[in-house]
Amino acid sequence: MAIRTILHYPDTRLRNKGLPVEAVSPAIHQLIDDMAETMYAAPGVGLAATQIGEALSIFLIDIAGEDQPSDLRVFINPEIVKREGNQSWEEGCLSFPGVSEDIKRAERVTVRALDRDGKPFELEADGLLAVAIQHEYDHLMGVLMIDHVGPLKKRMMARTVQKTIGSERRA
Ligand code: GNR
Ligand code: NI
Repeated sequence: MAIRTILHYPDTRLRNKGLPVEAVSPAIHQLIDDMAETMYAAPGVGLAATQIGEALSIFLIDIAGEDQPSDLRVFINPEIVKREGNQSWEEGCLSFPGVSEDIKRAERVTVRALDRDGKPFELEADGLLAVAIQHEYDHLMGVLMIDHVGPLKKRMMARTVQKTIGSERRA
């Protein structure tokens, strides 16, 4: 396993789409293990393959709290097949260090995907899990948090990332 480098906005590779996984091979399992290690080290509640420069349709989510056992969910070739209602959630993104912003999403989603064993499943989610699924699904479409806000907040977010990365480098 290895911790991989998480790409930061405005890296153009974040705009690549995740291409369908043809077979859940040992190489895919290796990638999933690297993604999990990278996500937990960050730490983050989710990670999409495109965030580490792998243009494949895979994301992981673990919304378990610090005092709860880990609950890793693997989504391969996900499709959001139903969206209902509206909610706003203060989101962060590992590709936008230092940024948190209210983003409007559907309140409830139904997602179909393959699990780590390549087995199809369907999941209905609300709350943070629904938000995270929509956030990660966006990544696989090359869509980022910044695309959901107006021009003023766009500039603020871009500047916050630059400043945060800059101060991390100096530290
Ligand atoms: O760690 C993360 N936290 C988070 C909080 C609210 C809504 C979405 C997220 S996802 C983010 C990790 C990330 O960037 N995934 O792509
Ligand atoms: Ni993100």
